[in-house]
Amino acid sequence: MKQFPEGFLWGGATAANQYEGGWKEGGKGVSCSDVQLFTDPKSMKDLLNTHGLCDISDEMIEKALSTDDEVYYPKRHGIDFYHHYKEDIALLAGMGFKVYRMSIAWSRIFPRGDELEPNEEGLKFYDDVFDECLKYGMQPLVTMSHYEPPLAFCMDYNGWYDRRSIEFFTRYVDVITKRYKDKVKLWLTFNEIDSIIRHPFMTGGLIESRFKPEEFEEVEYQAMHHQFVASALAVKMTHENIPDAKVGCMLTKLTYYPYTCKPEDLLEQQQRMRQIYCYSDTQVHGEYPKYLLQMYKNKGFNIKMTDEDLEIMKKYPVDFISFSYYSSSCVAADTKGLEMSAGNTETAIKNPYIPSSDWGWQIDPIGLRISCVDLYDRYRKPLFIVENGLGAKDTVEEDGSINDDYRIDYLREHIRQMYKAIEEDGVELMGYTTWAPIDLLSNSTNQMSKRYGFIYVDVDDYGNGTYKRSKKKSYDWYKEVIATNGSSI
Ligand code: BGP
Repeated sequence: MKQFPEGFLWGGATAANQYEGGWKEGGKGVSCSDVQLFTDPKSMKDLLNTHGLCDISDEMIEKALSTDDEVYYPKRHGIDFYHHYKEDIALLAGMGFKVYRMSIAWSRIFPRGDELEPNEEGLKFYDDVFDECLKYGMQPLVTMSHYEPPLAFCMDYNGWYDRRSIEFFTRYVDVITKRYKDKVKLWLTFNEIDSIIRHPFMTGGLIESRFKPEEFEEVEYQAMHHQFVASALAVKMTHENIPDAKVGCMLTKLTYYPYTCKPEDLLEQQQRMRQIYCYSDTQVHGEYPKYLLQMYKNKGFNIKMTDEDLEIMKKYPVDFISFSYYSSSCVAADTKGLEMSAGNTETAIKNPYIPSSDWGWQIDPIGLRISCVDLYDRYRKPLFIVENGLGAKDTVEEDGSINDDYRIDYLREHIRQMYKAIEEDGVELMGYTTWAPIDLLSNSTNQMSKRYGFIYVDVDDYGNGTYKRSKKKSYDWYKEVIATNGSSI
């Protein structure tokens, strides 16, 4: 393979809520991710049942917060990047990373979300982290919000449902973009902004039990509207505070295939793709697509939006489009009798032509090329793949080595397709950051055993272990990919 374009940004991606740890340190407030297990009735029902904690109530959250039963808070440990950041950044830089995607924990800067003054200790922590990255010539790419609204903001204001969320969030954005103006030039506003629908609590700070069940979907879209406005204002502020910065949106990109060539299946696929594109359409074109407004109308939603909101959204679209891509899925108008497979967003029909990961996510490198082409043709703006990787169980051999050839295979094939998207299809791609270069907690399972890294971290699903870091086989492989700007593949 020939080299990637000059200046292509190779690197890796992480998020504070899954790796930082230090949740009680440095003045940090508790975030929704810190208590996720006690407030997500769907995924944690079994666990809660075991402990007779089935009904999620405010008292329950308080109880969860006042106990020190750390077993149920694996996210709070992360991989303790908070205390290991120098070592971790040195390891990442050792692979020759050009860029390092990470997030700032909002609750480290504004512990409750609604304060007027930021927490200096939190700001200082990220100053140190960015300095460390820059020392190695590794440029930070920073997500402003990755699954962790402050818990108090959720409890006292109903999170993003409350319009004041826009004010609180933009205050935070103003503070961080002013503070880090010389250190961070690449920003993303909301990680997977679409995820508020899938994870209303973790992403939107919405507690389902506080709303009428029949109204909850409308509540989610109202909260999403506030995020869209806040995102547009974040673009505005970032440009004002850092004139040479670029700001992107971030969406969960799936490739959907119609299960058969029945027109009904193709129609289903088209509808499903619209559910993905409605978010990027809004953030890139700066206005709600007609089909989304039609959906609101058909469902009888009354999403409150002012003329000024719409003006702001129109005036401040994003500069580039970033996305995560892990797998593809099949869809059909009628799924009866079809074999289903787990996915990163939902259960979908199993595609007989492609393999699946240990967690049932279907592995489809060509789907990445298709995604790149679709997005580029639709928007004609630069793309950035900010998450792609294989969650797998790793085995540590007696001599300490970890031979993760499966991970190398996955990444190699995806990188090949990415190259074709650039070279053959003319897609403008700024860079590629794998999820995640160092093992961290899986978001969907809260387990450490679903590992993505080139660097192994000795921690189990309950936060026990030495937290020692060691290089896997894929470490040197990726290092070579970067050193040769992709031509080693
Ligand atoms: C994306 C999230 C990440 C990350 C990734 C892998 O949707 O942005 O935070 O977790 O998925 O998913 P998981 O951790 O569930 O394997």
